[in-house]
Amino acid sequence: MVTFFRAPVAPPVMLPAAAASMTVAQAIASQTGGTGTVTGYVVGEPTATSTVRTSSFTGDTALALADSSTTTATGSMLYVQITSSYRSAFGLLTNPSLMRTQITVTGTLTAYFSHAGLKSPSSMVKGGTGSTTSPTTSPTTSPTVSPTSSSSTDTYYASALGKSGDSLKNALHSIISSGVTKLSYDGVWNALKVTDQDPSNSSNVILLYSGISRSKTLNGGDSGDWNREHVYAKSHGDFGTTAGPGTDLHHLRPEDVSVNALRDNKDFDSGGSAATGAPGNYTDSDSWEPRNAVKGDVARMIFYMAVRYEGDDGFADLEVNDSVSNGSNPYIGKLSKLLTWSAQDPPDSFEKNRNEVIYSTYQHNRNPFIDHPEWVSSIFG
Ligand SMILES: [Ca+2]
Ligand SMILES: [Ca+2]
Repeated sequence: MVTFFRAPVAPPVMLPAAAASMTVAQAIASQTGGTGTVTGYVVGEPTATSTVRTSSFTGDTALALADSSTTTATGSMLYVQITSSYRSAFGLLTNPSLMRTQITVTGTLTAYFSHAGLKSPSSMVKGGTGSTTSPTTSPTTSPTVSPTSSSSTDTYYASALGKSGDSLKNALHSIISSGVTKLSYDGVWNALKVTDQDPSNSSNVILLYSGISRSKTLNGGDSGDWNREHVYAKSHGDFGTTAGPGTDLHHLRPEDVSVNALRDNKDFDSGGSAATGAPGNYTDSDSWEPRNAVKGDVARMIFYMAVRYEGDDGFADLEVNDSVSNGSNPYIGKLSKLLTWSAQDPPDSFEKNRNEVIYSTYQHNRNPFIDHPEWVSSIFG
């Protein structure tokens, strides 16, 4: 015979008004991808891994927190992503008086700007909220600002949501062509050192096709250097390197000088012989097959270019087709392969991070196919 014991009914427990906050130092030590609540002082606006502005703010998309209001060492800071619904209340461009004040943020403890960070906030509140707060105390802090949508990019894509096909493509073209900052070709060097930084070695960048981690300082044109690979070959539409498609970070990647020369302006397709200096890549007389880990990245870069450039800005209307003999025409192939590759290699953290950095720091536009991979088949399938 089995006897069941019923646990005694517990008395009602008074839960604290908010979860205990961690310090910035604790948050820096807890970059696990879990959710955390952090209280700290606003000490500036991060614009790159080791650059935090303390005045003349440039935007409302990021802030830096520290345990002391006078901290200047970026290593003691937590970089906080400010998603659209919080920008009017917490962005430093709009609210410079937030400097040196205390705020409390809840979100995902994970790298931002390739630096200890907190992303996708679910709560941002002015002031501290310690575990000692009594439930009976009237709140004295400002009310919590709640996100207005389930995804942090829903506001950015608002006019595209719910659309498909050409209508979706047109809406996305407008969105990703609005408010864009165009880089100079020279400015691309330093940007790539941030967007393509090796997550495990901040002195290096990862080369797209070869996958090699190489010193940021080896940018140049000599053997053993890395240079600026145009994934959408710049001869296809002859857009060159003036500010525009030729300097668009969304398809520019660091690559070894000789591997870049070997890829040349070939269209993308499967097959060929092993590419020298780039294990896992294959090439023949008219095509290039990237290694598996970046097949989807390549496809999404091409799809971005086809939507971003529609012939309305002095450059050719770039498009994707199913050919591998496009020459200097403003087309690149091979569409059927790119569709397969984008499905088999979905967006990863490196790709998502560089999209975020390009958006928040450099161009202020996004690659929709990294945020919404399902839009690939809606437009190109
Ligand atoms: Ca990938
Ligand atoms: Ca186009």
